[in-house]
Amino acid sequence: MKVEALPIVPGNYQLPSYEEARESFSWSDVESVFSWSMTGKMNAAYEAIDRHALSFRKNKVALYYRDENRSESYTFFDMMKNSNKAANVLTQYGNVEKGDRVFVFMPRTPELYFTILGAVKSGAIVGPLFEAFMEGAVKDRLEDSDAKVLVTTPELMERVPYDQLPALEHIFLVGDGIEEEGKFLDLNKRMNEASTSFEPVWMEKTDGLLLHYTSGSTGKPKGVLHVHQAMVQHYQTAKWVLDLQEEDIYWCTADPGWVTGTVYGIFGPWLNGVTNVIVGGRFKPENWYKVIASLGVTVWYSAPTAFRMLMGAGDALVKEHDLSSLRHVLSVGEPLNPEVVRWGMKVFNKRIHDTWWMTETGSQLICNYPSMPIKPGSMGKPIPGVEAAIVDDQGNVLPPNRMGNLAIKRGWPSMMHTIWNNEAKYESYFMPGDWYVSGDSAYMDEEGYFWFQGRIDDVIMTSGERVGPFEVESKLVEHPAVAEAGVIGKPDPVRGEIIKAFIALREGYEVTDELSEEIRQFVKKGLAAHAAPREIEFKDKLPKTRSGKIMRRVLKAWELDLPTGDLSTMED
Ligand code: 6R9
Repeated sequence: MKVEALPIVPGNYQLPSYEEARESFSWSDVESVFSWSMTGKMNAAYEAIDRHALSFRKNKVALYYRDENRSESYTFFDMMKNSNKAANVLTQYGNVEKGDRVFVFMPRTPELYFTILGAVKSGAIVGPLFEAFMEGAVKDRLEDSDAKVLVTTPELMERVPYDQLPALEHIFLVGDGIEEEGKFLDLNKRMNEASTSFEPVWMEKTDGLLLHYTSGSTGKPKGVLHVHQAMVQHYQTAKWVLDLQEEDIYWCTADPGWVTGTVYGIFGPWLNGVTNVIVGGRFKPENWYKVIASLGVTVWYSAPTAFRMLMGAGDALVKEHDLSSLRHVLSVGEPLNPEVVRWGMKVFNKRIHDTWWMTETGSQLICNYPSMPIKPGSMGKPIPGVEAAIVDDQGNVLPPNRMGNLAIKRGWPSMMHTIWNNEAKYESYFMPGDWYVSGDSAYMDEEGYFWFQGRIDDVIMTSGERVGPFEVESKLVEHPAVAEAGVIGKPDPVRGEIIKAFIALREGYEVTDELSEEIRQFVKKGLAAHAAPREIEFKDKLPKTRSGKIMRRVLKAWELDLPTGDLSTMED
């Protein structure tokens, strides 16, 4: 499929020439920006906050926080003091020591960020949980990691089966009117009394920093362990890909329960000394535009699901707000449909830059930089310092335009260190030739752009043709009636599989046989006859993860009456 590339918009970018950087770059060059390269003392929270608090950025705003009730700002100096207080409380009353697992299970508030940074300063490995997790999901994660400390709210306590978690020694509660008793302590009260000074616990490059649980299609979620040296790539990708510059007001919409919310909601921006926006509460298109307009957000990192919802909320709403501060818009988490990119051009007059990476990879790996032409629908090219290829199941590199396993050559700094309690699982990610195999299916074109097709398990074989669900879904959402689409292969005695589409309609459209046929024809004419869904089923909404990924395996399980597997990350 030929697409029109969107040309580079001239500007002063942190990565002026992709080609040059690819030739000369080495990860060790980056280390000199960190104070540990001189002192030998390493802690990612110190580098993200204190290094700036003790510099000319002392009084620069590090955090703008907004929700329905709170509107606050904190300088780097404030962030240092507050995270020191949290570190003092965690070590004094929570007995936190180097390597202990500290979990956070609470809404996105400033206290959450103080706690995460304080826990990192105290040498703990931080396990962030989505606020919406139910009891089973909380238990699985705290149990597998032998968490010692939990920070949560009184409201969420009913989903914490602490009596079944023997390793859990202390629970800090954040809220009003908390009665301290036994293992339960009042975080805010203790923080108010705590000292604002704290000497960080100094770490080694491969000491634990974050433990992110991520679900596979079956079985229990796995704990992906990231280590302090990952900061090298958090910093460098935030600089090159997010293009963060001194004056930027940056907003990443992700929750820390998702890796995007820690790596690019905390470390990426703050390691670069940039002003970071955090918005609590529920998603509302109107509020989002207000945040951009009122704070003058310049760099905005979000996800296709959010862009599609904004698209669904209508262009008129965009026009009611002054979004002219935006200079760079990015997306992650799911394939970015070309239709969404075209919409971005129309309403923001901005190219939306897709970025590809995974919890396991710890940072962005394949991206669209400001300084390169964008091909809508493509994830872009591997960042300097990273080698990517499409390989077959034996690890042989395939030529351009062949669909296969998206693989990355081992050896980038933010790569996961292990899977918690499951070294065998960790080893299973690798193939001969030192390839890390992502589980995604993709191809590379002649110009080196990578094109996502689907998770390997989602690729459809119909009448001998391999069809990636993403291509079909992207065509479907081009149809004016379609808000979202999820496509699966359904076993068929004649064709092997047939394509079945699940569709959520935009407001104002009604389910009719005519509409169904019209949508089918739309794909047939716009894409290919064999790619048109033979079956279409309309749904009010599609099953999605909390990070906005359409759960095709759940659609498939529903369709085939199979067990749905782990659903802990599914949204309500
Ligand atoms: C950061 C994050 C990883 C999986 C990944 C892929 C999908 C992420 C994507 C994308 C197409 C992109 N994915 N970015 N697919 N285009 N730009 O999302 O981590 O939650 O672990 O998910 O998400 O399938 O393998 P994680």
